[in-house]
Amino acid sequence: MRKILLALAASCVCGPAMAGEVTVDVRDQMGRPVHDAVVIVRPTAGVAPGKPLTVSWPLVMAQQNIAFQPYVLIVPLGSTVSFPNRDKVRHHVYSFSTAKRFELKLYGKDESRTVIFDKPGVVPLGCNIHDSMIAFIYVTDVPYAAKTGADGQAVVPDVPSGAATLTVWHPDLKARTPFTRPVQIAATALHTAAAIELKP
Ligand SMILES: [Cu+2]
Repeated sequence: MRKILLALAASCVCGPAMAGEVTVDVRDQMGRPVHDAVVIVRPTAGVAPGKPLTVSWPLVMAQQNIAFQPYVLIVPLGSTVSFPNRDKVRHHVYSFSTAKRFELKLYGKDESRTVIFDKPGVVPLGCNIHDSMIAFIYVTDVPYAAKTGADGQAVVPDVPSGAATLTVWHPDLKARTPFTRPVQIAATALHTAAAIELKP
């Protein structure tokens, strides 16, 4: 009996701010795990005022070994992102996106620049010098976001309970619009899956 009560106490997140952890397994049309997918859980009731838009990873898009690192970076709306150049060669970073149009003219090793991302959306990046350099910054206005790892899994902590919309976006998504599905968040953990179709 005591054990049951303890278990109940442990699983009860009491009070009005009930929240659950959402784990999403993202797979492609072949059933393979998809890494670098952006998973967003948007509460239908909106985001509580004062809830800070924060993420647990650095807001850094580096240039290293003639590539952007990371390939996909999720940043909260209003973020200042730094673009350090860790290569010996110079890079010229730009985006023609509607979410953020900018250009960081040629700069060299151990130099950095910053850009403020003030509109939600996807910001594809390129380098004027190296055509093979491609990366994506996903600017989110919802603080409940995570990126899938090599196992195709993303874990979004502390999502308020209630109705929500699950969104999954990936650079290679076949459809023009991201995958969305309604989900119900409870005070307990939700483990769900999302199948997306990628370009071959
Ligand atoms: Cu470059």
